[in-house]
Amino acid sequence: MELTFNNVCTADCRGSCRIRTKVRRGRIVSIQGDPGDEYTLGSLCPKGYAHLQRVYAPDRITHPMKQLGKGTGNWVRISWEQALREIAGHLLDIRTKYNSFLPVCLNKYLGSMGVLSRSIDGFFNSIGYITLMTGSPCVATGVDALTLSFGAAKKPPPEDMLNARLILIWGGNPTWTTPHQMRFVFEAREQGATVVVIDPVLTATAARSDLYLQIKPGTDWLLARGIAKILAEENLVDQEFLNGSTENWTQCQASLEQLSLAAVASATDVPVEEIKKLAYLIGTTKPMTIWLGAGVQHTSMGGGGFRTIADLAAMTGNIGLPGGNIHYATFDPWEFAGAFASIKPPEGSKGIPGSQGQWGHRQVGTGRFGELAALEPPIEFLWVACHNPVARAPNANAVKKTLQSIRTVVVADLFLTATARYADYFLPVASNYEYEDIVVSYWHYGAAVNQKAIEPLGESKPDFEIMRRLALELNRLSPGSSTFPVEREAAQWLDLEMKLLYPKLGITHYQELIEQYRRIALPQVPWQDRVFLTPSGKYEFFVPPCSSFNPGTEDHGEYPFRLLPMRSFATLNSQYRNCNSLEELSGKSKVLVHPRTALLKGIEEGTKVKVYNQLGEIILPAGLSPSVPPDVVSVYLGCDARNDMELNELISLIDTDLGRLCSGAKGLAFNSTQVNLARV
Ligand SMILES: Nc1nc2c(c(=O)[nH]1)N[C@H]1C(S)=C(S)[C@@H](COP(=O)(O)OP(=O)(O)OC[C@H]3O[C@@H](n4cnc5c(=O)[nH]c(N)nc54)[C@H](O)[C@@H]3O)O[C@H]1N2
Ligand SMILES: Nc1nc2c(c(=O)[nH]1)N[C@H]1C(S)=C(S)[C@@H](COP(=O)(O)OP(=O)(O)OC[C@H]3O[C@@H](n4cnc5c(=O)[nH]c(N)nc54)[C@H](O)[C@@H]3O)O[C@H]1N2
Ligand SMILES: [Mo]
Repeated sequence: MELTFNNVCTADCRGSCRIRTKVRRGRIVSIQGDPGDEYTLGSLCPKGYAHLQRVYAPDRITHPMKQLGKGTGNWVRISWEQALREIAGHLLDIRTKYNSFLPVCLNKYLGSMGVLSRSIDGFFNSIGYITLMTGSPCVATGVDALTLSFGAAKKPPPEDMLNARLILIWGGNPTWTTPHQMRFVFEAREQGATVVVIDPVLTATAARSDLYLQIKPGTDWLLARGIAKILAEENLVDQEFLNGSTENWTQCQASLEQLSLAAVASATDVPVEEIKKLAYLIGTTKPMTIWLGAGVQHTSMGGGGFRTIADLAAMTGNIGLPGGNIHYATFDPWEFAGAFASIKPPEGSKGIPGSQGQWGHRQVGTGRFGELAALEPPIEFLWVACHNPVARAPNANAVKKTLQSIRTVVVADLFLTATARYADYFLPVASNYEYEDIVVSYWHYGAAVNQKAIEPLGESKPDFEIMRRLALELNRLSPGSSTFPVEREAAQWLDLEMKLLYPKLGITHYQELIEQYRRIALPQVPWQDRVFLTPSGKYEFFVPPCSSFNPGTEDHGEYPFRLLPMRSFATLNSQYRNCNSLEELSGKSKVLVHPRTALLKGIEEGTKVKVYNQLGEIILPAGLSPSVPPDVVSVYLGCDARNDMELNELISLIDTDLGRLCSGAKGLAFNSTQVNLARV
């Protein structure tokens, strides 16, 4: 007999795609997009179609393991009982030694967007005050920037793009990273909209645009100011919006007067004529919508970049109207009740004193493993879940070094990731097909229930079960050590967390979402009332500090090339590289080099090239391509399981200019690294 289940992709992605899963005799036999999904219309991306391969991947690990010597590869299979007993024992030893849990650290990210993954934070809240890696490797900078300008990060729903006459895609490659949204881009274009792409690399999205500006990396804020200068001087502004709904415009305008377009052109590598062309387009085409990708915010001036780009929308009055505004991300649909977040530690627990004298967790920005290693009291225990920092945090070698120095490292994952290789304990996590969960999209606000389609493979368990069992074990060894409400079932947690969202979804229980497509009701047009959530109540222009006025002239000495990592359509961050079927589609990893640079360096197509800097080196075959500028190299991370090269060994830990306000730590400038090249 064949059964069909409704699933949802739990990946950190804009799609949060609904899936129809067919199961025969307890085994998944097919995975398809759900035709009832109003965002995807039933199509999946290549990674989605590869889920079947991923769930049953031969390298998936489905039993707990212990490594005898970190990084040795000397793993032995152990039982859950042993794993949890030993891990709980380590936790209790730490408490005895330090009289606190501050030496215990959690580094978690969005490997699963499922609501139940919040149980991981819930468990650590239940034992005491720990060291928490906060912030976000992804959105910290962008969310802060939009919060400073608008008072909050809000966006229109996906289909509002159809109302735009001009679509500016700035530092994003949605053709590969957000494929479902492209139908709105193309449809708008068929109705006469102009599509502009601004990117240092001629991407698959740039190739489909009407106007492409190949910008020098990291200079976006200058280009935006150049455009702003023309708009102001040619009076291509919406005076009514400027007068009634904005703050700081006079200072901003004054600072533009001092700007020379020739200097902007030379810093950005965009000729004055092209800057003017884009400025006229922006000044004369309404409504204009701006798609802010992750590219700009991952540069050292990323926050200022986002703000100056958003200023173009404000100057032209493209805010608060259909077809206008900014498409980035909003966490407004994540109004979860906070059942896991509000779990309180046992009475008498001590942590770091807050401003009102209350205890709290010690916080370190995510990715900052060097800082982690220097803490007092030191970190003796690290739990990594839903995250692969050796592959995705900056300076991977520093991450590895810190992992080596921590007494007990636990990694909960489906695969033996680059990070897990430095763990003492590996705990096998069930895939989303193996337990019930809920995903709410931060892009299209669809809320979907992920049904349990099959039993967890082997001995694997959902994070929620792992945390619950660890709480039980702790309390068995030392009663009262964890306040985690272990008697509460997963379904009750889901119901609790979703309660506030029920009215916005028009339902009374989350299970109604299994058969129905529902979206959180958010305004169709953000900021329509022109009431902004800033201190002034108005849109606040960015006035750049004088000190940040002169970029583009830096001399990078030994490392003249900007390294820009490129996401493949067939991988998701560090995931899916092990799916062989995708390897055929996407090809293998390579470094893209401009033919002129290649000539200088004696590099030909396929030549093995060393890409290096002060942090390390990686060796990859070269792909010659005029799509990258001569002073940029782009590493394309394709699918090749046998290549265990980690690009982030070269990525410098560089703070962006923003991030602290909303996430507690500055953003990470993954796109500001310089390298050199040599033929091997
Ligand atoms: N297939 C696939 N889809 C994904 C992901 C994935 O790994 N694979 N990851 C998901 C995640 S976590 C995220 S955050 C999103 C991100 O998806 P996007 O928003 O599309 O962002 P990126 O792919 O990081 O980068 C987009 C572009 O920024 C450009 N860029 C780099 N530096 C600069 C600069 O200084 N200025 C400008 N203007 N452009 C620059 C790069 O060349 C690149 O083409 O995608 C999500 N979707
Ligand atoms: N050089 C460079 N580095 C970057 C970026 C860049 O553009 N360039 N982009 C940054 C961005 S935008 C992001 S979002 C981060 C992403 O960084 P990560 O969050 O580390 O991304 P992934 O590689 O997808 O790792 C997620 C891990 O979670 C595991 N996982 C999946 N589901 C579950 C689950 O249910 N439970 C548990 N316990 N584990 C699960 C997966 O197997 C995978 O190993 O990378 C950042 N790093
Ligand atoms: Mo991300």
